[in-house]
Amino acid sequence: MKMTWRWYGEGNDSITLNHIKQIPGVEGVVWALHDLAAGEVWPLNRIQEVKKQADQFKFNIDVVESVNVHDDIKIGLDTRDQLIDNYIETIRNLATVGVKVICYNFMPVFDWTRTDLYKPVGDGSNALFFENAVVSNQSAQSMIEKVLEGAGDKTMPGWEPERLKDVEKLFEKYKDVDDEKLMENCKYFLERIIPVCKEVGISMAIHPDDPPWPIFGIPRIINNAENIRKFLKLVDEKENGLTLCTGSLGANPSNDIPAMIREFGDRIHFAHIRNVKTFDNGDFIETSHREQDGNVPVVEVVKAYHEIGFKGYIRPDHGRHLWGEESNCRPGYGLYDRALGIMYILGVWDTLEKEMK
Ligand code: DNO
Repeated sequence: MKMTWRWYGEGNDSITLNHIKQIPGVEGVVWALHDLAAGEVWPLNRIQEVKKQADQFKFNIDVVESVNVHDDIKIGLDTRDQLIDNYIETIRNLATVGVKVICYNFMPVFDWTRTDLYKPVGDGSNALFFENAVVSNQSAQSMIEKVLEGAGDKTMPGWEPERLKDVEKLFEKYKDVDDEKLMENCKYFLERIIPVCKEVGISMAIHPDDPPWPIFGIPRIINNAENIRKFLKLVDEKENGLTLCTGSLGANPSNDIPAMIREFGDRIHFAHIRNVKTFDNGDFIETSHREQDGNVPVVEVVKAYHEIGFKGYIRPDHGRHLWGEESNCRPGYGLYDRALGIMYILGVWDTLEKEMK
């Protein structure tokens, strides 16, 4: 297992490489060129610049999160071929600096969805929260406005104001895309890119849908074991793999995540570990990584990774905002709770390692 930390880049993250270096066990930064829109080719010189910055702190840059997939590819429009060509060029450029894993998602319109970015947890901290009633009783436009207002001047991947400003039109473009069509369009995309990935030594790692059920009528294809099985068969190659996110899948209590880790084993290239507390009405709040604080069996999750001899990359996913840091950090991506999460994960991992000796 290789521990990593998601870093939004120099000048774009209140957390610096110097801060990250002080967290025990972190070997690499998970990065992206966040200012580039989906569909643009990532220029080689920009990629090399990040490599140089990370090298100074002896961090690897093996994992990129995300190279976003343009909506036209998800919808299956004629424009997709050129956009896939661009995606391939980006894959090739990333391979030149040794990137090994690309995390991406195939969620229509939104990336992760929450209704409140700063919900009090009850201990003085606050965290990302999803309230079902808000999504059912509100238009997507007004939810977007509320979330973007909460984020203030902090950008959030998947929540690009430009792309979402006319969200109704975007929904309209997706109107004939159901689960089956989305799966087909995903297959089309994978059939073009996976051979290139094989050639250059990169694995694709799709991120699960978050939340793992349809919202605003949007289809969902990466939300439970059955659908993940179907997805892996679309192109049955190791390079067509997963980012297994315990927080996204864990919002549905019927997902048995340790069982998924054992089943999908070598197709998991990247592990996102976080905890969520779910409520009977389907609402959920993000909590600390400690198993007792939520519904995700985090200790069992780490044990399952240990048991399968996981050699891939891990990162703590979102954290609560602690000690007032929300005024400064990107929602869900503060310093403190994610650092605490790393220590929790490593505590379990190191114990398991010792027990083996
Ligand atoms: C949430 C993240 C996701 C992930 C994308 C990958 O914070 O785990 O936004 O980066 O879905 O494309």
